[in-house]
Amino acid sequence: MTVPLYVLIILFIHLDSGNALSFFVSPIGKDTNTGLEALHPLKTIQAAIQKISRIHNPTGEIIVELMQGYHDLESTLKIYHGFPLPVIFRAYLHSEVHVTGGKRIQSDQFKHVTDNDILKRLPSLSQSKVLQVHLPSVGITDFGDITRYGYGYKRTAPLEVFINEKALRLAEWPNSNFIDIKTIPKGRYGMEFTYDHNNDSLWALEKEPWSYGYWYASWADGAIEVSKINPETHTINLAYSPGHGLSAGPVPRPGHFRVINMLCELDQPGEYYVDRSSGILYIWPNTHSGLLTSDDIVYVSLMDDCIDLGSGVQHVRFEDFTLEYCRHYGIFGQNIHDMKIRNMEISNTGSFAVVCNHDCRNVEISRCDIHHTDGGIYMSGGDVRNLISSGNIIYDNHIWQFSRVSANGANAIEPNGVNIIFRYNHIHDGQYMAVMWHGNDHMMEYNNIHHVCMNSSDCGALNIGASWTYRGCMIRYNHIHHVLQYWPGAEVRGLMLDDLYSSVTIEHNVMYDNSIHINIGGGRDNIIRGNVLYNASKRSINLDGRGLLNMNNQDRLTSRLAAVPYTGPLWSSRYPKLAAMVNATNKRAPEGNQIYNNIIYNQPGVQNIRFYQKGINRKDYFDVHDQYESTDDDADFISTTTSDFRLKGKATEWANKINFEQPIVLKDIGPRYPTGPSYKQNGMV
Ligand SMILES: *[C@@H]1O[C@H](CO)[C@@H](O)[C@H](O)[C@H]1NC(C)=O
Ligand SMILES: *[C@@H]1O[C@H](CO)[C@@H](O)[C@H](O)[C@H]1NC(C)=O
Ligand SMILES: *[C@@H]1O[C@H](CO)[C@@H](O)[C@H](O)[C@H]1NC(C)=O
Ligand SMILES: *[C@@H]1O[C@H](CO)[C@@H](O)[C@H](O)[C@H]1NC(C)=O
Ligand SMILES: [Ca+2]
Repeated sequence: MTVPLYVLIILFIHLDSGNALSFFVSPIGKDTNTGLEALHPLKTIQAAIQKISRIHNPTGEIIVELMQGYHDLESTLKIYHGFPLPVIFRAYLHSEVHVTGGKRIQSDQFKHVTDNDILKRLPSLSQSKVLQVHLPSVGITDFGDITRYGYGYKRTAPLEVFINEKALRLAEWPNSNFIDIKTIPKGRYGMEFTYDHNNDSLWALEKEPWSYGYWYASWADGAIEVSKINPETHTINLAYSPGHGLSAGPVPRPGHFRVINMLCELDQPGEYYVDRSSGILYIWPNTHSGLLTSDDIVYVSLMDDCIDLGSGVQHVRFEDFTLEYCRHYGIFGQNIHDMKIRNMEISNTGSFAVVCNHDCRNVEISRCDIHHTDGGIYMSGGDVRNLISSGNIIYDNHIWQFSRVSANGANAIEPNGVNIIFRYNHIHDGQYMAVMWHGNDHMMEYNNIHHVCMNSSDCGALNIGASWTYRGCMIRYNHIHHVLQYWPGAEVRGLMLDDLYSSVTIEHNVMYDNSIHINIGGGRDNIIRGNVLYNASKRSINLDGRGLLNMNNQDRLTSRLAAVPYTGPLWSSRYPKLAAMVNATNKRAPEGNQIYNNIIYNQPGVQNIRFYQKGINRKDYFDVHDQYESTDDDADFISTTTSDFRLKGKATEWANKINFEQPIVLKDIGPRYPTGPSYKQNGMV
């Protein structure tokens, strides 16, 4: 006799849950139901939370079983109640569950444009393609606002449109590209510039034009409101100055920008525009046919944060469903304890997927799919002065396309505090950095990181700057590759220790096909050992002593130093070399770096190790010794084409002599388990 699978699943859940109490929530339920049985579910997650908050002495876990379908939040889901035992929000029986911060618009609500004034403003090829809907007529009145994003700003999106889970872009020109700034008549901070483009006569009619660009530096992008456009002189005035002002070039490239949020530039599938005064949304669908059928799922985002956890909340878990269409964060909390986020898909948020601020402890994020967000996970916690670990751990996640709109600041993982561990993650496809950290004793291992820094330069896949005190961090057993320079400007690196960053241990990594694998930017006490550094396109390791030449970031360095008790008993025993800096004759000298036992291969003409300025090739600055400089990659590595950099032949003899560990192979890095909700995994092999 065979027992049907669902009986086994139900039995298993009952056994597994002990004296758990379950509340059932279904998009077709009613909030007047008890919610205690699957047959009588509540309608809203809010109603379940209200019921839970009245339970004072739970005898077991509380489970909020989200039943199949789209749970569209009517307001931010606020969980402000601390629980003594776990409260689990999960997909009931692994069904397909979406919790959204948005609202669906049925396809048949969209009509062709007939208003002649609008047709005149649309490009001729768009006139028959663009569809429109009057948002208030479908119950949507909050259109949001376009706000600054990019360098220095975390984005809050205005109302965005998603068709079959793919985001549309604000109508823009040029499409997915930039045009250079030609002149800056009022100088760098004058907020006025000209451009070379004649087809701009309709720009002056735009109600709410914005612009997005790299205004001065190739690493500082920014969206800025336009205050005036003069098509006769091809001049734009910005409403405020970008952080670093404007550049008309030519070296390495002039500031470059695109105009966004312009109806007259809605000229290809996947663009949209909201006329805030009339409440009309215009789209050119990004579907295969360019049309909408009743099968197409059109959503617009409405909530800022989708889920908001009150300070001090504990024992909350989110498992096995999709969270999407939030204008700001997916999940936001501060001082959260013992939270688990597992097998979630978090996508299409306006900013980060998850932010855990201030002192979060024992937070685990694992086996999640995080993609098409504007930032991945910001995780802060632990006690820096007392070097107490946060216990926070981010593992086995797949994070990709994590900088959907902005570049600088939209990092995949951003640890802050003490001992945040991130391991076995797969991170790829980013406009700027993948990882940037603050604080101490972070452990970054077994990750596969590649194809980042794609739309900027002066970038590192892992990038950190300007601190002598962020000690105790380890970067080991990672593959970091295909971090190449596509844009003019300063260089692109796998690992960038910027502006005197000091004391990280980089060991047993496999780094290949990067522009520059590692850059020590003038800092102290960094260790680079036991790594494979294969096929850099510019050079393997770049060393500089910039602190001897300039005073960049001096304030930040000294204030960070003053902020910690580095000469006290705890810090000086943990980081003796930092404590010894009180006696350093010149703190800004790149002392105590060690580079040894790495195997390096490059094509002819590419330098292995470069001292980037005169007078720094000194043992007390950079102790460089015992590298194996391979000249024959086929003879020395098992199979570079399949990223198997284990050694063979003569290289093995060298490895044995110095106890070089065999380089880690692909199957031992990245997620060890299927990622994302079960309903998504079912289709997978
Ligand atoms: C002018 O711009 C519109 C919108 O981008 C485009 O559809 C049209 O082809 C352009 N015309 C010319 C002559 O380039
Ligand atoms: C780089 O920018 C282009 C144009 O905006 C975009 O299509 C692409 O997805 C970006 N790359 C990444 C890795 O985000
Ligand atoms: C080495 O890097 C160059 C330049 O990035 C690239 O074109 C080439 O394919 C790489 N070679 C191998 C064997 O990976
Ligand atoms: C700094 O130098 C003084 C005088 O030589 C010595 O007593 C002290 O231990 C040194 N401090 C550190 C942290 O090395
Ligand atoms: Ca366009």
